[in-house]
Amino acid sequence: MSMNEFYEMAERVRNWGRWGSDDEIGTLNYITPEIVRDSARLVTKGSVFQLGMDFSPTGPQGDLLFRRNPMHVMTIDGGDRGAVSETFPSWETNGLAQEYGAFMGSDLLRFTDDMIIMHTQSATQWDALAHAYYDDKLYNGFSADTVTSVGAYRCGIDKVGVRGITSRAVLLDIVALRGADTAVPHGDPITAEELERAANSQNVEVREGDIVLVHTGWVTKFTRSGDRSPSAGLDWRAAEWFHDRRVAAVAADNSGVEDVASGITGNMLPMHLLCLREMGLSFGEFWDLTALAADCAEDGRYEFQVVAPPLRISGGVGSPINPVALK
Ligand code: UVW
Repeated sequence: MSMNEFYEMAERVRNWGRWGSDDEIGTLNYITPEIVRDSARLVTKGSVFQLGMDFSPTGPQGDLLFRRNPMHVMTIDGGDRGAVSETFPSWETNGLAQEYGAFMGSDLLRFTDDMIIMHTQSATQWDALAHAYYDDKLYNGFSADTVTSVGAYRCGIDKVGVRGITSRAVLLDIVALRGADTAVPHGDPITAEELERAANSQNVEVREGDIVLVHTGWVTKFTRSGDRSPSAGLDWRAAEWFHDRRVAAVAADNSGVEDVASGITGNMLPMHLLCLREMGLSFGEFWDLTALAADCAEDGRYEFQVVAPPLRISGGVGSPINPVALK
């Protein structure tokens, strides 16, 4: 597999300038008010599917040094009353825990508070367009220097926020297509031809402005057994299939949408580069599609509305989310 094939596709799918030289949201521009309105009309049963995983210390992250599972810390809890006033009463008066003492004194109010220390991409997430780049250029030709230690000045997740994100969505069930048990085994990347076959066999059309959800079964496997080994992801060349259909965003139930083995030496995640940098198409990762896929198989309807707003993290290059699908 040569790098030339990658560069040739990069030329074909590049959307730079398509929505103006200042554009920072890329293919989300395909989502028009009409598409949002029509997607709401797909909600007929009143069924709601939560597509977010738990944000937990036992989440999907493995050994990566730059990305860990979240740490959850209580800053005031039910035990503090006892600790401050009974176990260590001097703290209340010597100043060490005066604030806690004031809160936990004779007032009727008791309360709890907490914080999380987490990577924005530790579990269910959106990648911002500023998340992946090469040759010092982001989507739309913005300099990679615009992403600094204080955040992404260009193409950050805060820019994505203006679109909702909500649209019509379709689920392409590769687990069902391949007849896999829980997850599609690793070693055989999911091709554009299979996406097409899944859509045809499910009798659903992928349209302009869609959010495409690809069911590989990874999250189901992980949730059931704790197994973090990869399942099959998308073949990087499927980027052009999304480009040709003018898809707004792609999300999958695995760590990176595309397969962890790209087959191109020296180009680890080519689909990230083609989609985020060339097309301006965001990836959703670690979406839990278990219950939604089961429901689609049951009622035979693979189109629905998805509502998946990112947090407004100024300059963030990703955002944790808890998307919902509505049928
Ligand atoms: C990288 O790990 C670079 O990207 P992602 O988490 O989007 O797969």
